[in-house]
Amino acid sequence: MATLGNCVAASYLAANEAASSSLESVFLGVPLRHQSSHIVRLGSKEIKGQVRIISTRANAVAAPVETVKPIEGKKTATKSVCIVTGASSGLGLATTKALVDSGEWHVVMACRDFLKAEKAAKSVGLPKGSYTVMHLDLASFESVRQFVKNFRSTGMPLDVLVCNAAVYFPTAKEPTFSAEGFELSVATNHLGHFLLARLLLDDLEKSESSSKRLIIVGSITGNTNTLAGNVPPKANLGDLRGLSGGLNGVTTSPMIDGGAFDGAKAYKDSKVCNMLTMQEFHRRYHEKTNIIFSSLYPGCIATTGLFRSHIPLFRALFPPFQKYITKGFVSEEESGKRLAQVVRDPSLNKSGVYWSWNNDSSSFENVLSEEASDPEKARKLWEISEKLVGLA
Ligand code: NDP
Ligand code: PMR
Repeated sequence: MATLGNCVAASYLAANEAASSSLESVFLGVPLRHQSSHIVRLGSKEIKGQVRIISTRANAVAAPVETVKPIEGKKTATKSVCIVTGASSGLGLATTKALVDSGEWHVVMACRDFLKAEKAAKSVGLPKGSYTVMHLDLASFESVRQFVKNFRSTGMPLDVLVCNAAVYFPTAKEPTFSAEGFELSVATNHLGHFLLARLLLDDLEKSESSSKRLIIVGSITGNTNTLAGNVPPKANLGDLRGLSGGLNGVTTSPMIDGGAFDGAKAYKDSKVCNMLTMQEFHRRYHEKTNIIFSSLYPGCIATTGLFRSHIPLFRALFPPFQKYITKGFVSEEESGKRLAQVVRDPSLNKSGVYWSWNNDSSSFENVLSEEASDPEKARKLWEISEKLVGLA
Protein backbone atom coordinates (compact mmCIF):
# COMPACT_ATOMS: atom_id res chain seq x y z
CA MET A 1 0.00 0.00 0.00
CA ALA A 2 1.36 3.39 -0.95
CA THR A 3 2.01 5.63 2.03
CA LEU A 4 1.12 9.27 2.03
CA GLY A 5 4.85 9.96 2.00
CA ASN A 6 5.33 7.91 -1.18
CA CYS A 7 2.45 9.68 -2.90
CA VAL A 8 3.87 13.08 -2.02
CA ALA A 9 7.31 11.97 -3.20
CA ALA A 10 5.86 10.73 -6.49
CA SER A 11 3.99 13.93 -7.16
CA TYR A 12 7.04 15.96 -6.19
CA LEU A 13 9.13 13.98 -8.64
CA ALA A 14 6.60 14.44 -11.43
CA ALA A 15 6.37 18.14 -10.76
CA ASN A 16 10.11 18.44 -10.86
CA GLU A 17 10.74 16.17 -13.85
CA ALA A 18 11.61 19.04 -16.14
CA ALA A 19 13.85 20.79 -13.66
CA SER A 20 15.64 17.60 -12.69
CA SER A 21 16.83 16.90 -16.22
CA SER A 22 19.39 19.61 -15.68
CA LEU A 23 20.91 17.66 -12.79
CA GLU A 24 23.68 16.27 -14.89
CA SER A 25 27.37 15.92 -14.42
CA VAL A 26 30.25 14.40 -16.33
CA PHE A 27 32.50 11.55 -15.23
CA LEU A 28 35.45 10.63 -17.52
CA GLY A 29 33.65 12.35 -20.37
CA VAL A 30 30.45 10.36 -19.85
CA PRO A 31 27.39 12.37 -18.86
CA LEU A 32 25.89 11.16 -15.60
CA ARG A 33 22.35 11.69 -14.54
CA HIS A 34 21.19 10.74 -11.12
CA GLN A 35 17.97 11.54 -9.46
CA SER A 36 16.59 10.49 -6.19
CA SER A 37 14.26 11.99 -3.67
CA HIS A 38 13.71 11.66 0.00
CA ILE A 39 11.25 12.86 2.53
CA VAL A 40 12.54 13.20 6.03
CA ARG A 41 11.76 14.98 9.24
CA LEU A 42 13.19 18.46 9.76
CA GLY A 43 12.20 19.45 13.25
CA SER A 44 8.44 19.32 13.00
CA LYS A 45 8.44 19.95 9.24
CA GLU A 46 8.82 17.59 6.32
CA ILE A 47 11.45 18.18 3.71
CA LYS A 48 12.21 16.64 0.39
CA GLY A 49 15.37 16.75 -1.60
CA GLN A 50 16.93 15.72 -4.82
CA VAL A 51 20.39 14.36 -5.21
CA ARG A 52 22.78 15.66 -7.79
CA ILE A 53 26.32 14.80 -8.48
CA ILE A 54 29.14 17.28 -8.11
CA SER A 55 32.79 16.88 -7.37
CA THR A 56 34.02 18.00 -3.96
CA ARG A 57 37.62 17.00 -4.64
CA ALA A 58 39.62 17.16 -7.80
CA ASN A 59 40.12 13.39 -7.76
CA ALA A 60 36.69 12.41 -6.47
CA VAL A 61 34.75 9.85 -8.50
CA ALA A 62 31.52 11.74 -8.06
CA ALA A 63 30.17 13.53 -5.07
CA PRO A 64 26.59 14.40 -4.37
CA VAL A 65 25.27 17.52 -2.80
CA GLU A 66 21.66 17.76 -1.92
CA THR A 67 19.45 20.70 -2.58
CA VAL A 68 16.57 20.73 -0.20
CA LYS A 69 13.40 22.58 -0.82
CA PRO A 70 11.26 22.54 2.28
CA ILE A 71 7.61 22.14 1.37
CA GLU A 72 5.38 23.90 3.82
CA GLY A 73 2.06 22.51 4.91
CA LYS A 74 2.48 18.91 3.68
CA LYS A 75 2.08 16.12 6.19
CA THR A 76 3.83 12.81 5.55
CA ALA A 77 4.92 9.82 7.56
CA THR A 78 8.14 10.72 9.35
CA LYS A 79 11.35 8.74 9.04
CA SER A 80 14.41 8.74 11.23
CA VAL A 81 17.73 9.46 9.55
CA CYS A 82 20.83 7.29 9.91
CA ILE A 83 24.23 7.89 8.31
CA VAL A 84 26.12 4.66 7.56
CA THR A 85 29.75 4.96 6.47
CA GLY A 86 30.98 2.32 4.02
CA ALA A 87 27.43 1.39 3.02
CA SER A 88 28.52 0.24 -0.43
CA SER A 89 29.25 -3.33 0.60
CA GLY A 90 29.26 -5.99 3.32
CA LEU A 91 27.95 -5.05 6.75
CA GLY A 92 27.20 -1.43 5.82
CA LEU A 93 25.06 -2.38 2.83
CA ALA A 94 23.24 -5.13 4.74
CA THR A 95 22.52 -2.71 7.59
CA THR A 96 21.23 -0.10 5.15
CA LYS A 97 18.93 -2.73 3.65
CA ALA A 98 17.63 -3.83 7.06
CA LEU A 99 16.94 -0.23 8.11
CA VAL A 100 15.24 0.73 4.84
CA ASP A 101 13.16 -2.47 4.87
CA SER A 102 11.82 -1.50 8.29
CA GLY A 103 10.05 1.39 6.56
CA GLU A 104 11.05 3.72 9.39
CA TRP A 105 14.50 4.84 8.31
CA HIS A 106 16.06 7.00 5.64
CA VAL A 107 19.73 6.02 5.23
CA VAL A 108 22.49 8.34 4.12
CA MET A 109 25.02 6.03 2.48
CA ALA A 110 28.36 7.77 3.12
CA CYS A 111 30.68 6.22 0.55
CA ARG A 112 33.97 6.89 -1.21
CA ASP A 113 32.77 5.48 -4.55
CA PHE A 114 29.49 7.06 -5.58
CA LEU A 115 28.79 4.80 -8.56
CA LYS A 116 29.58 1.62 -6.62
CA ALA A 117 27.23 2.75 -3.85
CA GLU A 118 24.42 3.49 -6.31
CA LYS A 119 24.85 0.08 -7.93
CA ALA A 120 24.95 -1.61 -4.52
CA ALA A 121 21.74 0.15 -3.47
CA LYS A 122 20.03 -1.04 -6.65
CA SER A 123 21.42 -4.57 -6.29
CA VAL A 124 19.66 -5.04 -2.95
CA GLY A 125 16.47 -3.41 -4.20
CA LEU A 126 16.44 -0.20 -2.15
CA PRO A 127 13.53 1.87 -3.42
CA LYS A 128 14.29 5.29 -4.88
CA GLY A 129 13.90 7.92 -2.22
CA SER A 130 14.62 5.55 0.68
CA TYR A 131 18.30 6.45 0.72
CA THR A 132 20.75 9.20 -0.24
CA VAL A 133 24.28 8.52 -1.44
CA MET A 134 26.80 11.13 -0.31
CA HIS A 135 30.50 11.18 -1.00
CA LEU A 136 32.82 10.51 1.95
CA ASP A 137 36.45 9.47 1.81
CA LEU A 138 37.52 8.77 5.37
CA ALA A 139 41.16 8.75 4.28
CA SER A 140 41.01 12.53 3.78
CA PHE A 141 40.13 14.96 6.58
CA GLU A 142 39.17 17.50 3.93
CA SER A 143 36.63 15.06 2.52
CA VAL A 144 35.27 14.34 6.03
CA ARG A 145 34.76 18.07 6.62
CA GLN A 146 33.18 18.51 3.19
CA PHE A 147 30.83 15.60 3.87
CA VAL A 148 29.66 17.25 7.09
CA LYS A 149 28.99 20.50 5.19
CA ASN A 150 27.13 18.63 2.45
CA PHE A 151 25.05 16.70 4.95
CA ARG A 152 24.14 19.87 6.82
CA SER A 153 23.16 21.58 3.59
CA THR A 154 20.45 18.97 3.05
CA GLY A 155 18.64 20.14 6.18
CA MET A 156 18.14 16.54 7.25
CA PRO A 157 18.17 15.82 10.97
CA LEU A 158 20.65 13.22 12.24
CA ASP A 159 19.29 10.56 14.57
CA VAL A 160 21.99 7.88 14.34
CA LEU A 161 25.56 7.83 13.02
CA VAL A 162 27.11 4.43 12.25
CA CYS A 163 30.90 4.42 11.83
CA ASN A 164 31.26 1.18 9.89
CA ALA A 165 33.74 1.58 7.01
CA ALA A 166 37.13 -0.08 7.26
CA VAL A 167 40.10 -1.29 5.28
CA TYR A 168 42.38 -4.25 6.02
CA PHE A 169 45.81 -4.80 4.41
CA PRO A 170 46.99 -8.19 5.72
CA THR A 171 49.49 -8.90 2.93
CA ALA A 172 51.02 -5.43 2.54
CA LYS A 173 54.78 -5.38 2.99
CA GLU A 174 54.98 -1.60 3.15
CA PRO A 175 52.52 0.89 4.62
CA THR A 176 50.38 3.16 2.47
CA PHE A 177 49.23 6.58 3.63
CA SER A 178 46.15 8.79 3.78
CA ALA A 179 45.84 12.23 2.18
CA GLU A 180 47.34 13.80 5.31
CA GLY A 181 50.13 11.20 5.52
CA PHE A 182 48.91 8.81 8.24
CA GLU A 183 49.14 5.02 7.90
CA LEU A 184 46.05 4.20 5.85
CA SER A 185 44.23 1.61 7.97
CA VAL A 186 44.41 3.59 11.22
CA ALA A 187 43.68 6.80 9.26
CA THR A 188 40.55 5.32 7.65
CA ASN A 189 39.20 3.11 10.41
CA HIS A 190 40.01 5.35 13.38
CA LEU A 191 41.11 8.93 12.58
CA GLY A 192 38.59 9.61 9.80
CA HIS A 193 35.75 8.28 11.94
CA PHE A 194 37.02 10.14 15.00
CA LEU A 195 36.85 13.45 13.11
CA LEU A 196 33.47 12.61 11.56
CA ALA A 197 31.92 11.64 14.89
CA ARG A 198 33.31 14.68 16.68
CA LEU A 199 31.98 17.03 13.98
CA LEU A 200 28.54 15.38 13.83
CA LEU A 201 28.09 15.24 17.60
CA ASP A 202 26.35 18.63 17.55
CA ASP A 203 23.96 17.42 14.86
CA LEU A 204 23.16 14.28 16.85
CA GLU A 205 22.59 16.34 19.96
CA LYS A 206 20.02 18.42 18.09
CA SER A 207 18.03 15.34 17.03
CA GLU A 208 14.53 15.23 18.47
CA SER A 209 14.73 11.45 18.78
CA SER A 210 14.63 10.11 22.32
CA SER A 211 17.01 7.39 21.19
CA LYS A 212 19.82 9.12 19.32
CA ARG A 213 22.86 6.93 18.88
CA LEU A 214 26.49 6.93 17.80
CA ILE A 215 27.77 3.47 16.89
CA ILE A 216 31.38 2.55 16.12
CA VAL A 217 31.89 -0.97 14.79
CA GLY A 218 34.52 -2.91 16.75
CA SER A 219 35.71 -6.52 16.48
CA ILE A 220 36.64 -9.64 18.36
CA THR A 221 40.11 -9.62 16.80
CA GLY A 222 41.00 -6.44 18.70
CA ASN A 223 40.13 -8.15 21.98
CA THR A 224 42.93 -10.24 23.42
CA ASN A 225 40.58 -11.80 25.99
CA THR A 226 39.30 -14.08 23.17
CA LEU A 227 40.78 -16.93 21.13
CA ALA A 228 40.39 -14.92 17.91
CA GLY A 229 42.17 -11.97 19.52
CA ASN A 230 45.14 -14.17 20.34
CA VAL A 231 45.89 -15.14 16.75
CA PRO A 232 49.15 -13.33 15.93
CA PRO A 233 49.82 -10.53 15.35
CA LYS A 234 47.93 -9.37 18.44
CA ALA A 235 46.51 -5.89 18.87
CA ASN A 236 48.63 -3.72 21.14
CA LEU A 237 48.71 0.07 21.22
CA GLY A 238 51.67 0.16 23.61
CA ASP A 239 52.25 3.67 24.91
CA LEU A 240 50.88 5.19 21.66
CA ARG A 241 54.27 6.65 20.75
CA GLY A 242 53.86 6.01 17.02
CA LEU A 243 50.46 7.68 16.99
CA SER A 244 51.84 10.67 18.90
CA GLY A 245 54.55 10.96 16.28
CA GLY A 246 52.00 11.07 13.45
CA LEU A 247 52.19 7.53 11.98
CA ASN A 248 54.02 8.91 8.97
CA GLY A 249 56.53 6.12 8.45
CA VAL A 250 59.33 8.63 7.84
CA THR A 251 60.18 10.44 11.06
CA THR A 252 58.10 8.01 13.14
CA SER A 253 56.81 4.48 12.94
CA PRO A 254 53.62 3.90 10.91
CA MET A 255 52.32 1.75 13.79
CA ILE A 256 50.54 3.08 16.87
CA ASP A 257 52.89 1.29 19.27
CA GLY A 258 55.98 2.51 17.42
CA GLY A 259 56.89 -0.93 16.01
CA ALA A 260 57.61 -2.19 12.48
CA PHE A 261 54.78 -2.11 9.95
CA ASP A 262 52.36 -5.03 10.06
CA GLY A 263 49.11 -4.60 8.11
CA ALA A 264 47.10 -7.15 10.08
CA LYS A 265 48.20 -5.62 13.40
CA ALA A 266 47.44 -2.10 12.16
CA TYR A 267 43.83 -3.20 11.46
CA LYS A 268 43.43 -4.86 14.86
CA ASP A 269 44.97 -1.80 16.57
CA SER A 270 42.48 0.40 14.72
CA LYS A 271 39.61 -1.72 16.06
CA VAL A 272 40.94 -1.24 19.61
CA CYS A 273 40.89 2.51 18.88
CA ASN A 274 37.26 2.21 17.71
CA MET A 275 36.19 0.48 20.93
CA LEU A 276 38.18 2.86 23.17
CA THR A 277 36.75 5.87 21.32
CA MET A 278 33.17 4.70 21.86
CA GLN A 279 33.79 4.43 25.61
CA GLU A 280 35.52 7.80 25.81
CA PHE A 281 32.56 9.39 23.98
CA HIS A 282 30.29 7.73 26.54
CA ARG A 283 32.29 9.08 29.48
CA ARG A 284 32.53 12.61 28.07
CA TYR A 285 29.13 13.07 26.49
CA HIS A 286 26.45 10.57 27.49
CA GLU A 287 25.10 12.41 30.51
CA LYS A 288 25.42 15.80 28.86
CA THR A 289 23.80 14.91 25.53
CA ASN A 290 21.67 11.82 26.18
CA ILE A 291 23.27 10.22 23.12
CA ILE A 292 23.65 6.44 23.35
CA PHE A 293 27.18 5.34 22.44
CA SER A 294 27.69 1.72 21.38
CA SER A 295 30.14 -0.65 19.76
CA LEU A 296 29.70 -4.23 18.60
CA TYR A 297 31.18 -7.38 17.17
CA PRO A 298 28.65 -8.44 14.54
CA GLY A 299 30.05 -11.98 14.10
CA CYS A 300 32.52 -13.23 11.53
CA ILE A 301 31.17 -12.08 8.16
CA ALA A 302 33.77 -14.07 6.26
CA THR A 303 32.43 -13.29 2.77
CA THR A 304 32.76 -9.48 2.72
CA GLY A 305 35.09 -7.23 0.78
CA LEU A 306 37.21 -6.73 3.92
CA PHE A 307 39.35 -9.67 2.83
CA ARG A 308 39.68 -8.51 -0.78
CA SER A 309 43.45 -8.06 -0.61
CA HIS A 310 44.09 -11.36 1.21
CA ILE A 311 45.65 -14.24 -0.73
CA PRO A 312 43.18 -16.34 -2.79
CA LEU A 313 43.74 -19.43 -0.60
CA PHE A 314 42.69 -17.50 2.50
CA ARG A 315 39.61 -16.16 0.75
CA ALA A 316 38.62 -19.68 -0.29
CA LEU A 317 39.21 -21.35 3.09
CA PHE A 318 38.17 -18.61 5.52
CA PRO A 319 34.35 -18.93 5.11
CA PRO A 320 34.23 -22.76 5.56
CA PHE A 321 36.75 -22.48 8.43
CA GLN A 322 34.51 -20.01 10.23
CA LYS A 323 31.32 -21.90 9.35
CA TYR A 324 32.37 -25.44 10.32
CA ILE A 325 35.34 -25.09 12.69
CA THR A 326 34.95 -21.94 14.80
CA LYS A 327 31.19 -21.66 14.15
CA GLY A 328 31.64 -17.90 14.35
CA PHE A 329 30.36 -17.34 10.78
CA VAL A 330 27.40 -15.06 10.09
CA SER A 331 25.88 -14.14 6.75
CA GLU A 332 25.99 -10.53 5.59
CA GLU A 333 22.21 -10.40 5.91
CA GLU A 334 22.28 -11.59 9.53
CA SER A 335 25.10 -9.20 10.46
CA GLY A 336 23.07 -6.34 8.94
CA LYS A 337 20.10 -7.26 11.11
CA ARG A 338 22.37 -7.23 14.16
CA LEU A 339 23.79 -3.79 13.47
CA ALA A 340 20.29 -2.50 12.60
CA GLN A 341 19.24 -3.73 16.05
CA VAL A 342 21.96 -1.62 17.64
CA VAL A 343 20.63 1.33 15.60
CA ARG A 344 16.96 1.01 16.45
CA ASP A 345 16.05 -1.65 19.00
CA PRO A 346 14.59 0.01 22.11
CA SER A 347 16.08 -2.73 24.31
CA LEU A 348 19.65 -1.98 23.14
CA ASN A 349 19.51 1.51 24.58
CA LYS A 350 22.26 1.29 27.20
CA SER A 351 25.19 3.58 26.51
CA GLY A 352 28.84 2.50 26.67
CA VAL A 353 28.14 -1.12 25.69
CA TYR A 354 30.05 -3.44 23.34
CA TRP A 355 27.33 -5.74 21.95
CA SER A 356 27.77 -9.31 20.77
CA TRP A 357 25.41 -12.15 19.82
CA ASN A 358 25.08 -15.77 20.88
CA ASN A 359 24.78 -18.56 18.30
CA ASP A 360 20.99 -18.30 18.59
CA SER A 361 21.39 -14.62 17.59
CA SER A 362 20.39 -13.21 20.97
CA SER A 363 22.30 -10.07 21.89
CA PHE A 364 24.34 -9.64 25.06
CA GLU A 365 26.68 -7.06 26.64
CA ASN A 366 30.17 -8.40 26.01
CA VAL A 367 33.33 -7.84 28.03
CA LEU A 368 36.21 -6.01 26.37
CA SER A 369 39.87 -6.92 26.79
CA GLU A 370 41.92 -5.10 29.41
CA GLU A 371 43.50 -2.85 26.79
CA ALA A 372 40.24 -2.17 24.91
CA SER A 373 38.60 -1.04 28.16
CA ASP A 374 41.50 0.93 29.66
CA PRO A 375 40.12 4.41 30.50
CA GLU A 376 43.58 5.99 30.74
CA LYS A 377 44.50 4.70 27.29
CA ALA A 378 41.16 5.90 25.95
CA ARG A 379 41.82 9.40 27.29
CA LYS A 380 45.31 9.50 25.84
CA LEU A 381 44.07 8.17 22.49
CA TRP A 382 41.37 10.86 22.42
CA GLU A 383 43.83 13.65 23.16
CA ILE A 384 46.38 12.55 20.58
CA SER A 385 43.68 11.91 17.96
CA GLU A 386 42.13 15.35 18.36
CA LYS A 387 45.52 16.92 17.71
CA LEU A 388 46.12 14.76 14.63
CA VAL A 389 42.75 15.56 13.06
CA GLY A 390 43.13 19.28 13.78
CA LEU A 391 40.55 19.69 16.54
CA ALA A 392 42.99 20.65 19.28
P1 NDP B 1 33.69 -4.38 3.40
O1 NDP B 1 35.03 -4.27 2.76
O2 NDP B 1 32.64 -5.18 2.71
O3 NDP B 1 33.09 -2.93 3.67
C1 NDP B 1 33.90 -1.87 4.04
C2 NDP B 1 33.29 -0.58 3.54
O4 NDP B 1 34.15 0.49 3.92
C3 NDP B 1 33.16 -0.52 2.02
O5 NDP B 1 31.93 0.07 1.71
C4 NDP B 1 34.30 0.39 1.63
O6 NDP B 1 34.08 1.12 0.44
C5 NDP B 1 34.31 1.33 2.81
N1 NDP B 1 35.53 2.12 2.86
C6 NDP B 1 36.80 1.69 2.84
N2 NDP B 1 37.65 2.74 2.86
C7 NDP B 1 36.89 3.86 2.89
C8 NDP B 1 37.19 5.24 2.89
N3 NDP B 1 38.43 5.70 2.83
N4 NDP B 1 36.16 6.11 2.93
C9 NDP B 1 34.89 5.67 2.95
N5 NDP B 1 34.55 4.37 2.93
C10 NDP B 1 35.54 3.48 2.89
O7 NDP B 1 33.96 -4.94 4.88
P2 NDP B 1 32.95 -5.35 6.07
O8 NDP B 1 31.57 -5.10 5.69
O9 NDP B 1 33.36 -6.68 6.52
O10 NDP B 1 33.41 -4.31 7.19
C11 NDP B 1 32.53 -3.42 7.80
C12 NDP B 1 32.90 -3.25 9.25
O11 NDP B 1 32.73 -4.48 9.94
C13 NDP B 1 34.34 -2.81 9.49
O12 NDP B 1 34.35 -1.84 10.50
C14 NDP B 1 35.01 -4.09 9.99
O13 NDP B 1 36.10 -3.79 10.81
C15 NDP B 1 33.87 -4.71 10.76
N6 NDP B 1 33.98 -6.12 11.03
C16 NDP B 1 33.98 -7.03 10.00
C17 NDP B 1 34.08 -8.37 10.28
C18 NDP B 1 34.08 -9.40 9.21
O14 NDP B 1 34.19 -10.58 9.54
N7 NDP B 1 33.96 -9.04 7.93
C19 NDP B 1 34.15 -8.85 11.66
C20 NDP B 1 34.12 -7.80 12.64
C21 NDP B 1 34.03 -6.50 12.33
P3 NDP B 1 34.30 0.48 -1.03
O15 NDP B 1 33.06 -0.31 -1.27
O16 NDP B 1 34.42 1.68 -1.88
O17 NDP B 1 35.52 -0.35 -0.96
MG1 PMR C 1 40.07 -15.79 13.12
C1 PMR C 1 36.33 -18.70 17.82
C2 PMR C 1 37.37 -18.53 17.07
C3 PMR C 1 37.56 -17.48 16.02
C4 PMR C 1 36.75 -16.45 15.63
C5 PMR C 1 35.37 -16.10 16.11
C6 PMR C 1 37.47 -15.71 14.63
C7 PMR C 1 37.00 -14.55 14.01
N1 PMR C 1 38.68 -16.33 14.42
C8 PMR C 1 38.77 -17.43 15.27
C9 PMR C 1 39.82 -18.30 15.40
C10 PMR C 1 40.95 -18.35 14.58
N2 PMR C 1 41.21 -17.48 13.57
C11 PMR C 1 42.00 -19.32 14.65
C12 PMR C 1 42.06 -20.48 15.65
C13 PMR C 1 42.90 -18.99 13.66
C14 PMR C 1 44.22 -19.70 13.35
C15 PMR C 1 44.04 -20.73 12.33
C16 PMR C 1 42.40 -17.85 12.99
C17 PMR C 1 43.02 -17.21 11.92
C18 PMR C 1 42.57 -16.03 11.34
C19 PMR C 1 43.21 -15.26 10.31
C20 PMR C 1 44.47 -15.58 9.60
N3 PMR C 1 41.41 -15.38 11.73
C21 PMR C 1 41.32 -14.26 11.00
C22 PMR C 1 42.40 -14.17 10.14
C23 PMR C 1 42.26 -12.95 9.41
O1 PMR C 1 43.00 -12.49 8.55
C24 PMR C 1 41.03 -12.23 9.92
C25 PMR C 1 41.50 -11.02 10.64
O2 PMR C 1 42.14 -11.07 11.66
O3 PMR C 1 41.16 -9.88 10.12
C26 PMR C 1 41.63 -8.76 10.88
C27 PMR C 1 40.44 -13.21 10.91
C28 PMR C 1 39.27 -13.18 11.66
N4 PMR C 1 38.93 -14.15 12.57
C29 PMR C 1 37.70 -13.84 13.09
C30 PMR C 1 37.24 -12.63 12.50
C31 PMR C 1 35.94 -11.96 12.83
C32 PMR C 1 38.20 -12.23 11.63
C33 PMR C 1 38.05 -11.04 10.75
C34 PMR C 1 38.00 -9.77 10.86
C35 PMR C 1 37.81 -8.77 11.92
O4 PMR C 1 38.13 -8.88 13.07
O5 PMR C 1 37.29 -7.80 11.54
